Amino acid sequence: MVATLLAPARPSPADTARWYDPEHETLPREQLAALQLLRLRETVTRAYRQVPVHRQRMIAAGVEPEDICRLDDVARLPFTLKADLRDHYPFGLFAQPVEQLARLHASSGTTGKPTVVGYTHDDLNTWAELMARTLHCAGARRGDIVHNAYGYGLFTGGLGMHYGAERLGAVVVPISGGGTERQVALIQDFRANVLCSTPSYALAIAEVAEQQGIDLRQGALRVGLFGAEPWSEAMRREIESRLGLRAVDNYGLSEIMGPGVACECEARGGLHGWEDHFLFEVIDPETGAPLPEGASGELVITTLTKQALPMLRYRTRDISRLASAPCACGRTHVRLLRVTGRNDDMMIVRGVNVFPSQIEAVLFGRPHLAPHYQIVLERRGSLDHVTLEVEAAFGLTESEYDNLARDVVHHVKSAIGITVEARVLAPGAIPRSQGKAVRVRDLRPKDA
Ligand code: DLL
Repeated sequence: MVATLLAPARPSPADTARWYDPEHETLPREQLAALQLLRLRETVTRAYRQVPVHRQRMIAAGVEPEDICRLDDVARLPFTLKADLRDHYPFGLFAQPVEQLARLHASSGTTGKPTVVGYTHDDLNTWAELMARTLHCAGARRGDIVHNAYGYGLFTGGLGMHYGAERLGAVVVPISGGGTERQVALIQDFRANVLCSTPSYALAIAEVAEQQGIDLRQGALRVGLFGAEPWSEAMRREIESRLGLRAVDNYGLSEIMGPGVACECEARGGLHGWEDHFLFEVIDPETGAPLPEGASGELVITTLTKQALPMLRYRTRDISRLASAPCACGRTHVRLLRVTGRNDDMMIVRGVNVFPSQIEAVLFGRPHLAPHYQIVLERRGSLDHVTLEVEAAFGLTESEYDNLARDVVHHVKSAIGITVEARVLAPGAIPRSQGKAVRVRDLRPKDA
């Protein structure tokens, strides 16, 4: 009884407003569409006048800015690919001279040049607003202590969250990634309410806390904003139960802005994509044809307000679905159903299409396994061979590993229909991420 009375109460949010920016977040859909059309026309005109690459492409496709009369006309515009940013490295797609910008970010690709993105002061202001909206949508409030473990630097995660949290009126702890023991100590000592990190790093934090005998569930954490990599519902349950917070999915990409493009609300029926600033489409990745609402395909995004780097029909390679039916939270913006993975990450195992997140969903929560895994792809003869490396939980003897591995093979086969090899490894054998986890080690020959 005494212990219950003395248990530290979770601080109730200082701010009980349902929305951060009600005027825009609850705009009726017809008005939202009218605003989008206005902004689309401005963006297309800006790109046409100020970015030679876009102008040449539009001329080649036989479309002029004046031809954009309805939102559907967006489908007449050519796509922009990640390769275009690389081919016009570093500033070739910018609509403003670089000396007029306020910031550059970049993401390192696995091969070749990084992709560089730029922001004017206005762009940074919009980004901070959208990030504040995103944090509020996830359940963060003014006065909260936000422990921001996204990497600071060229990656958009750290600074994107940082300025959004400040704009919201929260108190930011700009810890960045790494130094996990210190992260645990500061979360506890500062009584952080909100954790921002990749989902895989959140689990690494939980693990280190447990090893140190610290129960973060007894602390002040209330909400976690997790994104920047695909994660499953099983991983959400794992994080929530080990950190004692509500784990919220949020999506974004540097080519479009960074974090702050879409976020889950309390209804958890998908991630609201901020349609006053972005136009979302889903296309068939093979043919490029637009797909009807509700169909699963590649997400394509056009920016509606970006000044420095307007993006026309950017092919994200991410697989999602759109839903525009009313949401219980009152926000009118379209929902992106959880991004299950990237087109590039899809494996075809004997004709079956598989995403790493499907494998994760099978592994997580299984007894005696720890939630750390990697998928190794090899070429054996003419066939792809998949080995799952997954860690055993603490306290098992190695003689039990073989049985566990057989169990994994069986469950993957019955849930996904593919045959894999499984190797159960000792606790700690899989490298921990401080940012985006590496889930797939592709050892297949490069020309495959
Ligand atoms: O990851 C921006 C970000 C930072 C988003 C922090 C959310 C939180 P990039 O490094 O350019 O930007 O990587 C973008 O990461 O195309 C997706 O493939 C993946 N991704 C981002 N968020 C999610 C998510 C940042 N919630 C790429 N679920 C995107 C699944 C995600 N994949």
